[in-house]
Amino acid sequence: MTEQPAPPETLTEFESEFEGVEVDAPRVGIVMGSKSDMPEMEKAAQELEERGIRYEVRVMSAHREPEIVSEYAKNAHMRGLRVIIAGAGLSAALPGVCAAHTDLPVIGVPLTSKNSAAGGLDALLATSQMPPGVPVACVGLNSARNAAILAARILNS
Ligand code: RP5
Repeated sequence: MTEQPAPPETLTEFESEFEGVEVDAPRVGIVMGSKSDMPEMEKAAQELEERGIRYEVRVMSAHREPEIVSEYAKNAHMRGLRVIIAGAGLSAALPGVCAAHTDLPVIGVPLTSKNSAAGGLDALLATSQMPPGVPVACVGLNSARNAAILAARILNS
């Protein structure tokens, strides 16, 4: 059987999905729970910069600003983002809350902070132990650069 061309409605769906997305829109959203996370998370930005991948950086806390986080995650795909990198410390809810509100791949970066329990084990478990159906790809503690490399691989796959 010869392969049929895609039906017109598929093309229309494709076009409508990308309608309104600016050609230079960021592809990766880097978010973090606090400004205090910036020294580690800017390593992800630097890696994407060196690879020529467009990104944006936002500070938003899943606990302190839950509405902002949910709106960001809900709109991310429509805005042209293709991967979210989310870093947080302590009871690190940000990656999971992002994953709960988007179908984009979310890469979580557990971070140490001054009040970490067991050197960051709190954030590592909070980021990695997601319930079935809501995945977060968890990189190692303070491994923002690895998150960026993984994001680049997802974009190239
Ligand atoms: C988390 O609490 C943040 O991601 C940060 O790692 C940690 C401490 O936040 P600050 O008290 O420095 O704002 O939500």
